[in-house]
Amino acid sequence: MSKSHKVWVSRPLFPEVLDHLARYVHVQAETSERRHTAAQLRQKLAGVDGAIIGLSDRIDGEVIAGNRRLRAIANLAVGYNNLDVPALTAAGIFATNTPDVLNETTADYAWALLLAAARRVSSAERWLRAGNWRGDMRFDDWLGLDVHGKTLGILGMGRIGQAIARRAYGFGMPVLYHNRSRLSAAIEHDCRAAWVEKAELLRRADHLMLALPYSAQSHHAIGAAELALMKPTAVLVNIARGGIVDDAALATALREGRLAAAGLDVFEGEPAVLPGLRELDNAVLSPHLASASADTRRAMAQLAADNLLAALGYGPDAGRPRSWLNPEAGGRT
Ligand code: 8YV
Repeated sequence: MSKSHKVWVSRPLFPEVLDHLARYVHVQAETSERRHTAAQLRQKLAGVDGAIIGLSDRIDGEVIAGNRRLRAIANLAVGYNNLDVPALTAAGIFATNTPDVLNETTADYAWALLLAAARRVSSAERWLRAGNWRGDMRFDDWLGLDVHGKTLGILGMGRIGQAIARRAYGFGMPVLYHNRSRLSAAIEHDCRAAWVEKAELLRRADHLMLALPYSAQSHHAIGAAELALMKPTAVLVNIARGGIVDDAALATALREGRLAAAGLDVFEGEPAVLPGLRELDNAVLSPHLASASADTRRAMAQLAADNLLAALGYGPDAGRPRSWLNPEAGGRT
């Protein structure tokens, strides 16, 4: 097959996925992880038909202005707040994301953070590694919070929120959720979850997980006022997006004991993490890795590659990528 299309991959990707792409198109792949400025993105995208990009690559109207060649952008994430989809649609450029393949892995990790924060796993490990375990442990040392049997609150009940909810059954936890739109009775039944207003969710949840997408509407959905409604014995888990939580308000609540603990995988302004959060022992922090299992990151990369190829007219889904965010874009011919 003669290769007429050229694609850019903005970060190192699994070699087998690059090989798969290279069967159809010319691939120009970055070999090191780096943040690209708008000017670099403009320049990289100027000479290609499609690109696989990551969350730190912001593709907006300015980046694609005057680009007559680009036909498709495949995001390596389910969240796509780094894409200006209306601008891509107006330019007739396909936009795709990677839903579903990461639901279960991300839900697993949300539970890992809840358990680690409630049972003080990270601080106990830091203490042990520092050589502090010399004599007998006091019987009343390292007391944490129970998870089992408590009421779990979930804010944002999309596919990841539902996967989180289904796991609660094994912990004997009733589930309350809040979502802009209430789920069907069948899904509520499957997840054993009951819809409540947001304020009620904050008041009643013994532990709260955030699984909503980031948008102007969800910016600081959890700020000082919301934290004040939560139980002082609650653990807050954010595996969604930085910016959904007001990190400064959270750090204050954790420091002052108005919230027991937090498990955070995402931060406002990441990779920077507020020093006020970094210094707290009751915050378990990780570098945005909730979807990072070997199988799932491979599946996400493969889906992004398949989406891109389909958008460029290759494979069984030619012209109709599986996770197409803007079918109304129609695509450039
Ligand atoms: C990232 C995520 O894609 O899918 C999302 O929206 O936030 C993650 O799965 C991943 O961390 C790579 O940046």
